[in-house]
Amino acid sequence: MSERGQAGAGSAVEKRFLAPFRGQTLDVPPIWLMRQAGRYLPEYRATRAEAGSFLKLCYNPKLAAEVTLQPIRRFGFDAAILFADILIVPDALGQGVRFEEGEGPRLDPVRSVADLGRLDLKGTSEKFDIIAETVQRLRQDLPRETALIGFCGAPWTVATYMVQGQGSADQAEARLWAYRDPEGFDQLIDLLTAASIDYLDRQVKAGADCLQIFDTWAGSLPDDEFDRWVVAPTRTIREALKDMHPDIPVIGFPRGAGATAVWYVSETGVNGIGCDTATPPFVMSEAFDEEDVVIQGNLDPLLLVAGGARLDERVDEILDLMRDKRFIFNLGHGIVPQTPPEHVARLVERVRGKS
Ligand code: 1CP
Repeated sequence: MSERGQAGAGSAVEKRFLAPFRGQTLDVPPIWLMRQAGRYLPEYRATRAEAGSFLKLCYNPKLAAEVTLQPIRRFGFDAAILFADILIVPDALGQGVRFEEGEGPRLDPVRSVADLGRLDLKGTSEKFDIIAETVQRLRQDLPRETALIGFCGAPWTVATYMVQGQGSADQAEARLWAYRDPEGFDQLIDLLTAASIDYLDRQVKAGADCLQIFDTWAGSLPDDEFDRWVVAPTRTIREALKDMHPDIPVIGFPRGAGATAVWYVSETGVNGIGCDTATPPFVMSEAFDEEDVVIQGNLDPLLLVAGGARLDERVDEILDLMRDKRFIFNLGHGIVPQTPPEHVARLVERVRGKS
C-alpha cells in the first residue's frame, strides 16, 4: 500500500509532513519538535520581551506568528506549531489565567459545579478569533512546503490546571473532584470538550493542516477513569472534527498512558500517536496494522540538552527501528529552555542524513 520516496514538489503530497498520514513511507521521516518555539531561542526571548508578557504574546497575532516562524527559519522543520498555549481555553472561558514570572500559570480554581457558573462558553469567540488570526497570518507567511499544526490541550489535562489553579506534580484536586463527584466533574469535561471542538474547528478554517491534542497528564488516571476522562472526550473531539474536516489528521499525545496508549489509539480514532520518552515507538507501531496510525516521537528532551555521541547514536537507533514505518521524528516531551540551539541543528542534520 505504501508509496516510497520523498514527497516534495511534483509528488502527490506537497508537504512532506502530511505524507505519512496519506499512507506514504518516506526515506527521511518528517521532523518537528514539541515546544520548538520557546525560551531556548534568543530570538524568542527578544520577541517575548517586546510583547511584554507570555499571554500578551499569545494574543498578539503578529508577534505570535513571528515566534512560530523563528524555529522554521533556523532549522527548516517540516511542520510549524501554532504559538499559543493549552490554557487559552480556560482564559477564553472567563477563568482568568495569569503567568507569574518564573512560576508558571495561576488560575482562580474551579472546584465545584457552582464554580462552573463563572465560565461562559459563548464568551470564547473574541479570544479564539485572535488565535485564528495568528493561524491566518501563518498560512500566508509559512513556506509552502511547511505544514501548520494547530492544537489544544485535552479536556482532562486542561481541567487539571483549572481545578488545581496551577501546575502540580499529582493533579490531586482534579482527581479528587472526579472521584467524589463524577457527574459534576463531567460537566467541566463536557464544557471543555465543546470549547475545544469549536477552537480546533476555527484553527482548521483559518488554515491548520493537522491538529495535536496534548494530554500531558493522561498518565495520572487508572484505567476506568482514563477511559472516562481521557478516551471518551478525545473520541468526541476526534469524531466532531472528522465530520467537519475529514482530511485533517489528528495526533493524540496521551503522555504517561503506558499500556493504555494502545487502547487510546483504537478507541479514539486518532490518526497519529505521540510517544512519550518511556513509550518505545517501535513497540507502539508493532501493536497496530500498518495502515492504522502514524507514530511520532520520542527522543528524550534531556538527551538533546546533553548532545554528543549518545545523541547521535540514539537518533540513529530510532531511525533504524522506524525505517519503513509511517513515522514522524519528535521528542518524547517538549524542548526544555536550557537546550543549546546547536544541538537542535545537529539533530535535524542527523535525521536528514547530512552528517
Ligand atoms: O515564559 C514563557 O515564555 C512561557 C513558556 C511557555 C511557552 C513557550 C508556556 C508556558 N507555553 C508555551 C507555548 C506552548 N505551550 C506551545 C506552543 C509552542 C510550541 O510548541 O512551540 C504549546 C503547544 C504548549 C502546550 C502546553 N502548555 C502544554 C502541553 C504540552 C506539554 O509541554 O506538556 C502544557 C502542559 C502547557 C501549560 C504551560 N504553559 C506554560 C507552562 C510553563 C506550562 C506548564 C505549567 C506546569 O505544569 O507547571
